[in-house]
Amino acid sequence: MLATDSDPIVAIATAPGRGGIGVVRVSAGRAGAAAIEALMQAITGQTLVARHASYVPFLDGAGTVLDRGIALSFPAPHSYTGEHVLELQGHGGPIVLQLVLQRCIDAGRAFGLRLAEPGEFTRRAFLNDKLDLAQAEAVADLIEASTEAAARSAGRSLDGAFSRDIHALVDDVVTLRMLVEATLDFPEEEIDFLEAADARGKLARIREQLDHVLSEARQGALLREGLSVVLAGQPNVGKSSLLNALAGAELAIVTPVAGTTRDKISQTIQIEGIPLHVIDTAGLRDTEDEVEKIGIERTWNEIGRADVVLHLLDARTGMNAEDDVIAARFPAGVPVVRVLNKTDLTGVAPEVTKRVAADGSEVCELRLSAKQGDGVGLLRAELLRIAGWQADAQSVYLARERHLIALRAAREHLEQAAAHADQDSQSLDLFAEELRLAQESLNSITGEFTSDDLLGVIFSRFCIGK
Ligand SMILES: Nc1nc2c(ncn2[C@@H]2O[C@H](COP(=O)(O)OP(=O)(O)OP(=O)(O)O)[C@@H](O)[C@H]2O)c(=O)[nH]1
Ligand SMILES: [Mg+2]
Repeated sequence: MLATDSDPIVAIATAPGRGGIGVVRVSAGRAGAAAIEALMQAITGQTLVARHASYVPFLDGAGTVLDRGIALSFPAPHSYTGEHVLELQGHGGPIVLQLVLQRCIDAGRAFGLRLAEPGEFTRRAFLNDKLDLAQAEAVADLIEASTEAAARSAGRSLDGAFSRDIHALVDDVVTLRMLVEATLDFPEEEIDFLEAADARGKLARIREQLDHVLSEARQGALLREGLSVVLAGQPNVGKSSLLNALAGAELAIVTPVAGTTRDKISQTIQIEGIPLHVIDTAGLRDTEDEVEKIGIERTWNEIGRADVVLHLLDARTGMNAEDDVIAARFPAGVPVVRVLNKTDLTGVAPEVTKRVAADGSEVCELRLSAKQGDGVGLLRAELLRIAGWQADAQSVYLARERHLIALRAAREHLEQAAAHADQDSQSLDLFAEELRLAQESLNSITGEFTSDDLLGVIFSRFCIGK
Protein backbone atom coordinates (compact mmCIF):
# COMPACT_ATOMS: atom_id res chain seq x y z
CA MET A 1 0.00 0.00 0.00
CA LEU A 2 1.33 3.44 -0.87
CA ALA A 3 1.88 5.94 1.90
CA THR A 4 -0.16 9.10 1.48
CA ASP A 5 -0.28 12.45 3.22
CA SER A 6 -3.67 11.67 4.73
CA ASP A 7 -2.84 8.33 6.41
CA PRO A 8 -3.08 8.31 10.19
CA ILE A 9 0.52 8.13 11.47
CA VAL A 10 2.19 7.40 14.77
CA ALA A 11 5.74 7.64 16.12
CA ILE A 12 7.77 7.97 19.28
CA ALA A 13 8.46 11.70 19.35
CA THR A 14 11.20 11.74 21.97
CA ALA A 15 14.84 10.77 21.51
CA PRO A 16 15.84 7.10 21.76
CA GLY A 17 17.27 6.08 25.10
CA ARG A 18 16.13 6.59 28.65
CA GLY A 19 14.58 9.79 29.92
CA GLY A 20 12.12 11.17 32.44
CA ILE A 21 9.28 11.16 29.96
CA GLY A 22 8.73 9.77 26.50
CA VAL A 23 6.06 10.83 24.04
CA VAL A 24 4.13 8.79 21.50
CA ARG A 25 2.34 10.99 19.01
CA VAL A 26 -0.49 10.20 16.62
CA SER A 27 -1.66 12.44 13.79
CA ALA A 28 -4.83 11.09 12.24
CA GLY A 29 -5.52 13.42 9.31
CA ARG A 30 -7.83 16.40 9.12
CA ALA A 31 -10.86 14.11 9.13
CA GLY A 32 -9.50 11.87 11.85
CA ALA A 33 -11.66 12.90 14.82
CA ALA A 34 -13.37 9.50 15.03
CA ALA A 35 -10.05 7.66 14.72
CA ILE A 36 -8.56 9.63 17.62
CA GLU A 37 -11.69 9.06 19.70
CA ALA A 38 -11.51 5.30 19.07
CA LEU A 39 -7.83 5.24 19.94
CA MET A 40 -8.32 7.14 23.20
CA GLN A 41 -11.10 4.78 24.20
CA ALA A 42 -9.05 1.69 23.39
CA ILE A 43 -5.84 2.82 25.08
CA THR A 44 -7.05 4.87 28.05
CA GLY A 45 -10.56 3.49 28.48
CA GLN A 46 -11.90 7.05 28.56
CA THR A 47 -13.04 9.93 26.43
CA LEU A 48 -10.71 12.87 26.96
CA VAL A 49 -11.48 16.57 27.00
CA ALA A 50 -9.69 18.28 24.13
CA ARG A 51 -6.48 20.12 25.06
CA HIS A 52 -6.77 19.04 28.69
CA ALA A 53 -4.04 17.05 30.36
CA SER A 54 -5.57 13.84 31.68
CA TYR A 55 -3.65 11.47 33.92
CA VAL A 56 -4.65 8.04 32.63
CA PRO A 57 -3.50 4.43 32.36
CA PHE A 58 -2.16 3.20 29.01
CA LEU A 59 -3.76 -0.19 28.57
CA ASP A 60 -2.70 -3.11 26.43
CA GLY A 61 -5.16 -5.21 24.41
CA ALA A 62 -6.05 -7.32 27.44
CA GLY A 63 -6.72 -4.26 29.60
CA THR A 64 -3.47 -4.56 31.56
CA VAL A 65 -1.73 -1.33 32.47
CA LEU A 66 1.48 -0.79 30.42
CA ASP A 67 2.25 2.62 31.87
CA ARG A 68 0.51 5.64 33.37
CA GLY A 69 0.90 9.10 32.02
CA ILE A 70 -0.65 12.17 30.47
CA ALA A 71 -2.90 11.94 27.44
CA LEU A 72 -3.62 15.05 25.40
CA SER A 73 -5.81 15.42 22.36
CA PHE A 74 -5.64 18.31 19.94
CA PRO A 75 -8.55 18.48 17.49
CA ALA A 76 -7.77 19.81 14.00
CA PRO A 77 -6.77 22.38 12.96
CA HIS A 78 -5.28 23.51 16.29
CA SER A 79 -2.37 21.12 16.50
CA TYR A 80 1.24 20.94 15.34
CA THR A 81 0.30 19.14 12.14
CA GLY A 82 -3.04 20.90 11.70
CA GLU A 83 -4.67 17.46 11.97
CA HIS A 84 -6.42 15.58 14.77
CA VAL A 85 -3.58 14.67 17.12
CA LEU A 86 -3.22 12.51 20.22
CA GLU A 87 -0.17 12.63 22.47
CA LEU A 88 0.61 10.02 25.05
CA GLN A 89 3.27 11.16 27.51
CA GLY A 90 4.56 8.21 29.47
CA HIS A 91 7.85 7.23 31.04
CA GLY A 92 10.90 7.54 28.84
CA GLY A 93 12.17 3.97 28.62
CA PRO A 94 12.88 2.46 25.23
CA ILE A 95 10.94 -0.76 25.86
CA VAL A 96 7.87 0.75 27.48
CA LEU A 97 7.64 3.31 24.66
CA GLN A 98 7.89 0.53 22.08
CA LEU A 99 5.03 -1.26 23.87
CA VAL A 100 2.85 1.87 23.82
CA LEU A 101 3.72 2.47 20.17
CA GLN A 102 2.85 -1.12 19.24
CA ARG A 103 -0.37 -0.82 21.23
CA CYS A 104 -1.32 2.26 19.17
CA ILE A 105 -0.62 0.45 15.91
CA ASP A 106 -2.69 -2.56 17.01
CA ALA A 107 -5.58 -0.42 18.22
CA GLY A 108 -5.39 1.76 15.10
CA ARG A 109 -5.20 -1.11 12.63
CA ALA A 110 -8.91 -0.73 11.86
CA PHE A 111 -8.35 2.74 10.43
CA GLY A 112 -4.93 2.11 8.88
CA LEU A 113 -2.65 3.72 11.47
CA ARG A 114 0.97 3.32 10.35
CA LEU A 115 4.43 4.32 11.52
CA ALA A 116 5.39 7.84 10.48
CA GLU A 117 8.28 8.41 8.10
CA PRO A 118 11.12 10.77 9.11
CA GLY A 119 9.94 14.36 9.19
CA GLU A 120 6.38 13.39 8.34
CA PHE A 121 4.74 15.34 11.18
CA THR A 122 6.52 18.51 10.12
CA ARG A 123 5.80 17.79 6.45
CA ARG A 124 2.12 17.73 7.34
CA ALA A 125 2.45 20.93 9.31
CA PHE A 126 3.79 22.49 6.08
CA LEU A 127 1.11 20.92 3.86
CA ASN A 128 -1.58 22.12 6.25
CA ASP A 129 -0.15 25.67 6.31
CA LYS A 130 0.95 25.52 9.93
CA LEU A 131 4.54 26.34 8.94
CA ASP A 132 6.09 27.52 5.72
CA LEU A 133 9.03 25.75 4.18
CA ALA A 134 11.69 27.92 5.81
CA GLN A 135 10.08 27.36 9.22
CA ALA A 136 9.80 23.63 8.63
CA GLU A 137 13.52 23.58 7.86
CA ALA A 138 14.16 25.61 11.00
CA VAL A 139 12.53 22.85 13.06
CA ALA A 140 15.14 20.40 11.83
CA ASP A 141 17.93 22.97 12.27
CA LEU A 142 16.88 23.75 15.81
CA ILE A 143 16.95 20.08 16.70
CA GLU A 144 20.32 19.61 15.02
CA ALA A 145 21.92 22.83 16.27
CA SER A 146 25.29 22.09 17.81
CA THR A 147 26.04 25.57 19.13
CA GLU A 148 24.07 28.08 21.16
CA ALA A 149 24.28 30.66 18.37
CA ALA A 150 22.96 28.14 15.85
CA ALA A 151 20.08 27.17 18.15
CA ARG A 152 19.16 30.80 18.74
CA SER A 153 19.07 31.67 15.08
CA ALA A 154 17.13 28.50 14.19
CA GLY A 155 14.64 29.57 16.86
CA ARG A 156 14.31 32.96 15.20
CA SER A 157 13.66 31.32 11.82
CA LEU A 158 11.10 29.00 13.37
CA ASP A 159 9.39 31.98 14.91
CA GLY A 160 9.06 33.31 11.37
CA ALA A 161 11.66 36.12 11.38
CA PHE A 162 13.27 34.88 8.17
CA SER A 163 9.92 34.17 6.49
CA ARG A 164 8.61 37.62 7.47
CA ASP A 165 11.60 39.31 5.86
CA ILE A 166 11.15 37.21 2.72
CA HIS A 167 7.43 38.02 2.64
CA ALA A 168 8.16 41.73 3.04
CA LEU A 169 10.52 41.53 0.07
CA VAL A 170 7.96 39.61 -1.99
CA ASP A 171 5.29 42.18 -1.13
CA ASP A 172 7.50 45.00 -2.35
CA VAL A 173 8.32 43.14 -5.56
CA VAL A 174 4.63 42.40 -6.12
CA THR A 175 3.71 46.06 -5.63
CA LEU A 176 6.32 47.11 -8.15
CA ARG A 177 5.20 44.42 -10.60
CA MET A 178 1.64 45.59 -10.24
CA LEU A 179 2.64 49.11 -11.29
CA VAL A 180 4.66 47.86 -14.24
CA GLU A 181 2.00 45.47 -15.46
CA ALA A 182 -0.63 48.18 -15.24
CA THR A 183 1.53 50.42 -17.41
CA LEU A 184 2.08 47.58 -19.88
CA ASP A 185 -1.68 47.02 -20.12
CA PHE A 186 -2.46 50.65 -20.81
CA PRO A 187 0.30 51.85 -23.14
CA GLU A 188 -2.03 54.51 -24.58
CA GLU A 189 -1.85 56.40 -21.31
CA GLU A 190 1.77 57.02 -22.12
CA ILE A 191 2.78 57.46 -18.59
CA ASP A 192 6.43 57.77 -18.08
CA PHE A 193 6.04 54.98 -15.67
CA LEU A 194 9.60 54.82 -14.43
CA GLU A 195 9.53 58.48 -13.51
CA ALA A 196 5.97 58.83 -12.28
CA ALA A 197 5.97 55.84 -9.98
CA ASP A 198 9.55 56.19 -8.79
CA ALA A 199 10.10 52.65 -9.98
CA ARG A 200 13.88 53.03 -9.93
CA GLY A 201 13.81 54.27 -6.35
CA LYS A 202 11.51 51.44 -5.29
CA LEU A 203 13.71 48.89 -7.01
CA ALA A 204 16.83 50.34 -5.39
CA ARG A 205 15.22 50.03 -1.94
CA ILE A 206 14.22 46.42 -2.62
CA ARG A 207 17.74 45.59 -3.72
CA GLU A 208 19.17 47.18 -0.61
CA GLN A 209 16.85 45.19 1.60
CA LEU A 210 17.63 41.98 -0.27
CA ASP A 211 21.36 42.55 0.22
CA HIS A 212 20.73 42.95 3.91
CA VAL A 213 18.73 39.70 4.10
CA LEU A 214 21.39 37.92 2.07
CA SER A 215 24.16 38.99 4.39
CA GLU A 216 22.21 37.85 7.45
CA ALA A 217 21.45 34.56 5.73
CA ARG A 218 25.08 34.08 4.78
CA GLN A 219 26.05 34.47 8.42
CA GLY A 220 23.40 31.98 9.34
CA ALA A 221 24.64 29.46 6.80
CA LEU A 222 28.05 29.82 8.37
CA LEU A 223 26.60 29.00 11.79
CA ARG A 224 24.99 25.92 10.32
CA GLU A 225 27.76 24.52 8.18
CA GLY A 226 30.92 26.03 9.64
CA LEU A 227 34.23 26.23 7.84
CA SER A 228 36.75 23.57 7.07
CA VAL A 229 40.22 24.78 8.06
CA VAL A 230 43.16 22.65 6.90
CA LEU A 231 46.58 22.80 8.54
CA ALA A 232 49.18 22.09 5.86
CA GLY A 233 52.91 22.41 5.52
CA GLN A 234 56.22 20.60 5.68
CA PRO A 235 56.90 18.07 8.43
CA ASN A 236 57.83 19.35 11.89
CA VAL A 237 56.63 22.94 11.42
CA GLY A 238 54.08 22.48 14.23
CA LYS A 239 50.76 21.63 12.55
CA SER A 240 49.74 19.15 15.21
CA SER A 241 50.85 21.53 17.93
CA LEU A 242 48.62 24.22 16.43
CA LEU A 243 45.63 21.86 16.24
CA ASN A 244 46.14 21.10 19.92
CA ALA A 245 46.46 24.80 20.76
CA LEU A 246 43.25 25.66 18.88
CA ALA A 247 41.35 22.77 20.43
CA GLY A 248 42.80 23.27 23.89
CA ALA A 249 43.48 19.54 24.18
CA GLU A 250 46.25 17.08 23.32
CA LEU A 251 44.48 15.52 20.35
CA ALA A 252 47.36 14.92 17.97
CA ILE A 253 50.73 13.38 18.76
CA VAL A 254 53.52 15.94 18.79
CA THR A 255 57.16 14.85 18.56
CA PRO A 256 60.39 16.33 17.17
CA VAL A 257 60.37 13.50 14.59
CA ALA A 258 59.55 14.76 11.10
CA GLY A 259 56.65 12.75 9.72
CA THR A 260 54.90 12.11 13.04
CA THR A 261 51.38 12.65 11.73
CA ARG A 262 50.48 9.98 9.19
CA ASP A 263 46.73 10.30 8.89
CA LYS A 264 44.47 13.32 9.07
CA ILE A 265 43.02 14.27 12.45
CA SER A 266 39.86 16.39 12.57
CA GLN A 267 38.38 18.32 15.41
CA THR A 268 35.46 20.73 15.41
CA ILE A 269 36.08 23.77 17.55
CA GLN A 270 33.88 26.81 18.04
CA ILE A 271 34.82 30.44 17.75
CA GLU A 272 31.99 32.87 18.57
CA GLY A 273 29.59 29.98 18.00
CA ILE A 274 30.90 29.25 14.52
CA PRO A 275 31.89 25.63 14.06
CA LEU A 276 35.37 25.33 12.57
CA HIS A 277 36.34 21.89 11.38
CA VAL A 278 40.10 21.97 11.90
CA ILE A 279 42.03 19.25 10.10
CA ASP A 280 45.62 18.36 10.94
CA THR A 281 47.41 16.55 8.13
CA ALA A 282 50.59 14.64 7.36
CA GLY A 283 53.54 16.92 6.59
CA LEU A 284 54.20 17.44 2.89
CA ARG A 285 57.55 16.18 1.56
CA ASP A 286 59.01 13.75 -0.96
CA THR A 287 59.10 10.35 0.63
CA GLU A 288 59.55 6.69 -0.26
CA ASP A 289 57.66 5.55 2.83
CA GLU A 290 54.47 3.80 1.66
CA VAL A 291 52.37 4.82 4.65
CA GLU A 292 53.55 8.40 4.60
CA LYS A 293 52.84 8.61 0.86
CA ILE A 294 49.21 7.67 1.43
CA GLY A 295 49.01 10.19 4.26
CA ILE A 296 50.34 12.95 1.99
CA GLU A 297 47.81 12.03 -0.69
CA ARG A 298 45.12 12.49 1.94
CA THR A 299 46.58 15.85 2.88
CA TRP A 300 46.13 17.04 -0.70
CA ASN A 301 42.57 15.72 -0.77
CA GLU A 302 41.79 17.73 2.35
CA ILE A 303 43.43 20.84 0.92
CA GLY A 304 41.21 20.42 -2.15
CA ARG A 305 38.11 20.55 0.05
CA ALA A 306 39.26 23.31 2.40
CA ASP A 307 37.46 26.61 2.96
CA VAL A 308 40.66 28.02 4.45
CA VAL A 309 44.23 26.69 4.26
CA LEU A 310 46.67 27.48 7.03
CA HIS A 311 50.10 27.10 5.47
CA LEU A 312 52.43 26.47 8.37
CA LEU A 313 56.07 27.51 8.23
CA ASP A 314 58.91 27.56 10.68
CA ALA A 315 59.37 31.24 11.58
CA ARG A 316 63.14 30.75 11.69
CA THR A 317 63.33 29.86 8.00
CA GLY A 318 60.13 31.34 6.53
CA MET A 319 59.09 30.35 3.01
CA ASN A 320 61.69 28.16 1.33
CA ALA A 321 61.81 26.51 -2.09
CA GLU A 322 59.76 23.51 -0.93
CA ASP A 323 57.10 25.83 0.44
CA ASP A 324 56.90 27.61 -2.89
CA VAL A 325 56.20 24.26 -4.55
CA ILE A 326 53.53 23.49 -1.93
CA ALA A 327 51.89 26.92 -2.20
CA ALA A 328 51.77 26.66 -5.98
CA ARG A 329 49.55 23.59 -5.64
CA PHE A 330 46.96 25.25 -3.36
CA PRO A 331 43.60 25.51 -5.11
CA ALA A 332 42.81 28.92 -6.59
CA GLY A 333 40.30 31.08 -4.77
CA VAL A 334 40.73 29.46 -1.36
CA PRO A 335 42.04 31.88 1.28
CA VAL A 336 45.49 30.94 2.55
CA VAL A 337 47.03 32.23 5.76
CA ARG A 338 50.77 31.80 6.12
CA VAL A 339 51.34 30.91 9.72
CA LEU A 340 54.95 31.42 10.84
CA ASN A 341 55.15 29.21 13.88
CA LYS A 342 57.69 28.97 16.69
CA THR A 343 58.07 32.73 17.20
CA ASP A 344 59.25 31.92 20.73
CA LEU A 345 62.50 30.81 19.09
CA THR A 346 62.91 33.99 17.05
CA GLY A 347 62.00 36.53 19.68
CA VAL A 348 59.59 38.30 17.34
CA ALA A 349 56.22 39.17 18.86
CA PRO A 350 53.08 37.57 17.42
CA GLU A 351 51.48 39.74 14.74
CA VAL A 352 49.37 39.72 11.60
CA THR A 353 50.69 41.40 8.48
CA LYS A 354 49.12 41.81 5.10
CA ARG A 355 50.73 42.78 1.86
CA VAL A 356 50.07 42.51 -1.82
CA ALA A 357 52.13 39.92 -3.68
CA ALA A 358 53.70 40.44 -7.11
CA ASP A 359 50.69 38.81 -8.77
CA GLY A 360 48.29 41.21 -7.05
CA SER A 361 46.92 38.69 -4.53
CA GLU A 362 46.82 39.52 -0.85
CA VAL A 363 49.19 37.61 1.36
CA CYS A 364 48.27 37.28 4.99
CA GLU A 365 51.10 36.32 7.33
CA LEU A 366 50.60 35.53 10.95
CA ARG A 367 53.36 34.96 13.48
CA LEU A 368 52.59 32.86 16.52
CA SER A 369 53.85 30.19 18.84
CA ALA A 370 51.68 27.09 18.93
CA LYS A 371 53.72 25.70 21.77
CA GLN A 372 53.41 28.75 24.02
CA GLY A 373 49.94 29.66 22.77
CA ASP A 374 51.04 33.22 21.95
CA GLY A 375 49.22 34.69 18.96
CA VAL A 376 46.65 31.89 18.72
CA GLY A 377 43.99 34.50 19.55
CA LEU A 378 45.13 36.50 16.51
CA LEU A 379 44.63 33.40 14.39
CA ARG A 380 41.11 32.88 15.77
CA ALA A 381 40.25 36.47 14.94
CA GLU A 382 41.70 36.11 11.45
CA LEU A 383 39.62 32.95 10.86
CA LEU A 384 36.49 34.81 11.92
CA ARG A 385 37.38 37.63 9.57
CA ILE A 386 37.84 35.21 6.65
CA ALA A 387 34.52 33.59 7.55
CA GLY A 388 32.94 37.02 7.15
CA TRP A 389 31.62 37.02 10.68
CA GLN A 390 30.26 40.29 12.02
CA ALA A 391 30.05 40.47 15.74
CA ASP A 392 27.26 43.04 15.55
CA ALA A 393 24.97 40.97 13.28
CA GLN A 394 21.70 41.09 15.16
CA SER A 395 19.09 39.03 13.41
CA VAL A 396 20.95 36.15 11.84
CA TYR A 397 18.77 33.40 10.40
CA LEU A 398 20.02 29.85 10.29
CA ALA A 399 19.89 29.76 6.51
CA ARG A 400 20.59 26.82 4.28
CA GLU A 401 22.48 26.65 1.02
CA ARG A 402 19.09 26.42 -0.76
CA HIS A 403 18.10 29.79 0.69
CA LEU A 404 21.36 31.42 -0.31
CA ILE A 405 21.01 30.12 -3.86
CA ALA A 406 17.45 31.48 -4.07
CA LEU A 407 18.45 34.84 -2.58
CA ARG A 408 21.38 35.17 -4.98
CA ALA A 409 19.15 34.28 -7.92
CA ALA A 410 16.63 36.91 -6.83
CA ARG A 411 19.42 39.44 -6.48
CA GLU A 412 20.61 38.73 -10.03
CA HIS A 413 17.11 39.18 -11.45
CA LEU A 414 16.74 42.49 -9.65
CA GLU A 415 20.10 43.56 -11.01
CA GLN A 416 18.89 42.70 -14.50
CA ALA A 417 15.66 44.59 -13.84
CA ALA A 418 17.68 47.63 -12.80
CA ALA A 419 19.70 47.38 -16.01
CA HIS A 420 16.47 47.38 -18.04
CA ALA A 421 15.11 50.31 -16.07
CA ASP A 422 18.15 52.32 -17.00
CA GLN A 423 17.43 51.86 -20.69
CA ASP A 424 14.46 53.37 -22.53
CA SER A 425 10.88 52.30 -21.88
CA GLN A 426 11.08 49.63 -24.62
CA SER A 427 12.48 47.19 -22.11
CA LEU A 428 9.62 47.61 -19.66
CA ASP A 429 8.34 44.11 -20.35
CA LEU A 430 11.80 42.70 -19.69
CA PHE A 431 11.86 44.74 -16.47
CA ALA A 432 8.54 43.12 -15.52
CA GLU A 433 9.80 39.66 -16.40
CA GLU A 434 12.90 40.01 -14.23
CA LEU A 435 10.72 41.11 -11.33
CA ARG A 436 8.54 38.06 -11.83
CA LEU A 437 11.60 35.78 -11.79
CA ALA A 438 12.94 37.48 -8.64
CA GLN A 439 9.60 36.92 -6.95
CA GLU A 440 9.62 33.25 -7.97
CA SER A 441 13.06 32.75 -6.42
CA LEU A 442 11.98 34.41 -3.19
CA ASN A 443 8.78 32.39 -3.05
CA SER A 444 10.72 29.17 -3.36
CA ILE A 445 12.27 29.92 0.06
CA THR A 446 8.96 29.85 1.87
CA GLY A 447 7.55 27.21 -0.46
CA GLU A 448 4.84 29.26 -2.11
CA PHE A 449 4.40 28.79 -5.81
CA THR A 450 1.22 30.74 -6.20
CA SER A 451 1.05 32.03 -9.73
CA ASP A 452 -2.27 33.64 -8.86
CA ASP A 453 -1.00 35.87 -6.08
CA LEU A 454 -0.12 38.73 -8.38
CA LEU A 455 -3.64 38.74 -9.84
CA GLY A 456 -5.05 38.63 -6.37
CA VAL A 457 -3.11 41.70 -5.35
CA ILE A 458 -3.99 43.55 -8.53
CA PHE A 459 -7.71 42.94 -8.10
CA SER A 460 -7.75 43.68 -4.45
CA ARG A 461 -6.07 47.04 -4.92
CA PHE A 462 -7.73 48.26 -8.10
CA CYS A 463 -11.37 49.01 -8.41
CA ILE A 464 -13.24 47.66 -11.43
CA GLY A 465 -14.38 51.00 -12.79
CA LYS A 466 -10.90 52.44 -13.21
N1 LIG B 1 59.70 26.10 20.31
C1 LIG B 1 58.61 25.69 19.68
N2 LIG B 1 58.52 24.42 19.29
C2 LIG B 1 57.41 24.04 18.66
C3 LIG B 1 56.34 24.94 18.41
N3 LIG B 1 55.35 24.27 17.77
C4 LIG B 1 55.79 23.01 17.62
N4 LIG B 1 57.04 22.86 18.16
C5 LIG B 1 57.84 21.64 18.20
O1 LIG B 1 58.10 21.21 16.88
C6 LIG B 1 58.11 19.79 16.82
C7 LIG B 1 57.12 19.32 15.76
O2 LIG B 1 55.81 19.68 16.16
P1 LIG B 1 54.53 18.99 15.55
O3 LIG B 1 53.35 19.73 16.04
O4 LIG B 1 54.56 17.52 15.77
O5 LIG B 1 54.78 19.30 14.01
P2 LIG B 1 53.96 18.76 12.74
O6 LIG B 1 53.97 19.85 11.74
O7 LIG B 1 52.65 18.23 13.15
O8 LIG B 1 54.91 17.59 12.23
P3 LIG B 1 54.51 16.30 11.34
O9 LIG B 1 53.34 15.67 11.95
O10 LIG B 1 55.72 15.48 11.43
O11 LIG B 1 54.28 16.80 9.97
C8 LIG B 1 57.77 19.30 18.22
O12 LIG B 1 58.93 18.99 18.90
C9 LIG B 1 57.09 20.51 18.85
O13 LIG B 1 57.22 20.54 20.25
C10 LIG B 1 56.47 26.30 18.85
O14 LIG B 1 55.61 27.14 18.71
N5 LIG B 1 57.62 26.60 19.47
MG1 LIG C 1 51.83 16.42 13.03
